[in-house]
Amino acid sequence: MRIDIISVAPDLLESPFNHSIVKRAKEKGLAEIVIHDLRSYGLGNYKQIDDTQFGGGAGMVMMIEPIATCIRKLQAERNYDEIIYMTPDAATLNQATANTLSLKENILILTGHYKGVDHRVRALFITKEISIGDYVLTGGELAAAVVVDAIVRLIPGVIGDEQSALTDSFQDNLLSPPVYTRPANFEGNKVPAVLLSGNFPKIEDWRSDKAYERTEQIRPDLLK
Ligand code: 6GU
Repeated sequence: MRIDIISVAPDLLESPFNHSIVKRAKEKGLAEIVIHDLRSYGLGNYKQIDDTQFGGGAGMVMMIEPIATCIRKLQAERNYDEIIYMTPDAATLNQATANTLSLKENILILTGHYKGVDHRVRALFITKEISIGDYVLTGGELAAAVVVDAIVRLIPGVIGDEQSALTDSFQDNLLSPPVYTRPANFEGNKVPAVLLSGNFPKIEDWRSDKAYERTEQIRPDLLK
């Protein structure tokens, strides 16, 4: 999979993609992530990328020309399955969206700043808009890093233990059951006996009961 990201703060994206699973995916050649600095497509000597909004009001709006130039240049090199705009005024990311995106070949992500982008960018170029939750971040970069991490770990071969990604919380719309490792007894706090029983059908039953219980307590909305 190839992921291109257009950003006005490319530095923010360096670190998240050079660690752990995303780094391993890049090293294995399963994911290629390329970051493009929108500023270099800016207008004039000052490389302008934003301007005040028509109709008045506080806050700068990202202009369409630098974004259009950048997107068109990238589109000349490959076809994108999705052109995603990261913005808080969109449907929130969930596991189903991450699963679907992990099957794509080429994804382009535009990260917003300031008051957002000129709405014509959304109308002309964007095929999907994603928020990561009901709160506002300074820019879309951290949100894009979240989306990329959620997608990349699902690409077959990225996670060694094939089972692992599929048994994550949310893959069945339930939270994960509790997990334990050695010691079996920490200062009198014992691991549930069933997990030490070796009775695997019983362990599976216990795990699904606990997953359901925790979901009911913490995220009842997931059960609806
Ligand atoms: Cl995608 N962008 C920004 N700026 N804030 C957010 C967000 C995105 N998702 C949640 N908050």
